[in-house]
Formats: sequence, structure tokens, C-alpha cells
Amino acid sequence: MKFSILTLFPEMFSALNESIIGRAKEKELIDIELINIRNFSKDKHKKVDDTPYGGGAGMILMPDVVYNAYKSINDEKAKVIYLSPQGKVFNQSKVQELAKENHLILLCGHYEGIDQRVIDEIVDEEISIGDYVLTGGEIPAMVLIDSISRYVEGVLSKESTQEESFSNGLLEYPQYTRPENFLGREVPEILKSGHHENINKWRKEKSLEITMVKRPDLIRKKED
Ligand code: 4FD
Repeated sequence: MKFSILTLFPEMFSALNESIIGRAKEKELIDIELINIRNFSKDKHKKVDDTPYGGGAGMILMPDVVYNAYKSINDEKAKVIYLSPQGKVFNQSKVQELAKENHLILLCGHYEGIDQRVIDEIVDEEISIGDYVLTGGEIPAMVLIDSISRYVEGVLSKESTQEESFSNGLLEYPQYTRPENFLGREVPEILKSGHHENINKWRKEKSLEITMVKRPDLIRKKED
């Protein structure tokens, strides 16, 4: 899986050099290409934004600069995603759908915004990671990369991908490790029984119970 990121702040993505995603990069299971939009400014002062037509506060990213940055990627088949609070809200089924793509281009905007014409020209899909506003699309882009990379063959063990929360539409059952007694709280007896059939049954019941208590909306929403 290849991710190309169009951003004014490529250094923010150093977070992806850690842990599981960092290892996936080292193993070349995923490729993360950072494209600094500022490098495509034709201006001697590297100017990338200008004041909005019609007036108002803030600055707008100029369409030609964003377009030239996009064109430098030179892959017609890549899907272009714009991270914005106006997008369709991201969920695990969208993660699984996007994990089937070969190449995703993630366009990171800022609060002021991007000239609408380049969005209309290049964007295939607008996605939001939730109903709140951030200063930029970089953290949402990292959320997509992290969640999608987990479905790339070899990044995680197969079991962990399929067993976990949301893949079956339910929340995870609780987990325990040593010690058996922690501040007077015991590990559930059944987990020490070695009876795997009963353990699986208990875990399924717990999953359903936890989902009903914490996220009853997920039970009705299972078709999504
Ligand atoms: N909820 C999200 C995405 C981006 C963002 C921005 C237009 C603001 C939240 C385009 C307005 C980008 C989200 C940057 N905030 N802020 O996914």
C-alpha cells in the first residue's frame, strides 16, 4: 500500500516512524511519500496562500500550487482523499474498503481552507474522522494511514485483525494477565480453566454485554 501525503507540515508525520507502523515502513509493507505543497510555489517567497475573494478572515491555499503538487505524484489511478470536517464520517467499514486500494493520496487542508476549484478538480472522496474541528488535516491523515495499514498483509497477525473490536461489529471482551489478584480483584475463574470452548463462549457473551451497555447504537447499526 502506498500513501502520498500533500501537506504544508510534512514533519508532523514523524509519528509514523514508531511502533507497528514504523516497522511496516521498515519492512516496506507500506510506503509513505511526503509531498510538501510549499515546494510547488512558483513565488520567490514560497507563498502558497492568498486572501479570500469576497473578503473575510484567514488565507486560502491557492489552487495552482496544490494542483502542481498533486500532478507531481503522476498516478491517475490513485484515489484522492480530502480530510475535512465536511466529509463523510470515517468508520471501520470504510477502513476495510480503502485497504483494498493500491495507492491513496491524502490532501491535508487547513482551517482557512483550499480554493474550491482544485478540490472539485482532483478529490475523489471527502472524509472526516469525527464531528470536531482541528487545525489541520494532518492528524486525520495519520488516523487513516494507521487504521488502513493494519489491514495490509504482514502488518499485524491475521488473528488480531479479525478478532478485534468492530470487525465483528462488537466491542472487545476484557483481557487479563498476571497477577491473579490485583488489589483484591480476581481474574475471572473461567479464563484459568483451560476450557477453550467455554472461554470463547464467555468472551462472546462479554462482547455483546459490553456493546449493549457502552455502545447500543452499534448493535442496531450492524448492517452498515
Ligand atoms: N474532523 C477534520 C479534518 C480537518 C480539520 C480543515 C477544511 C478545516 C477536522 C479542511 C476545514 C480542512 C476532521 C482542517 N478538522 N481541519 O476529520
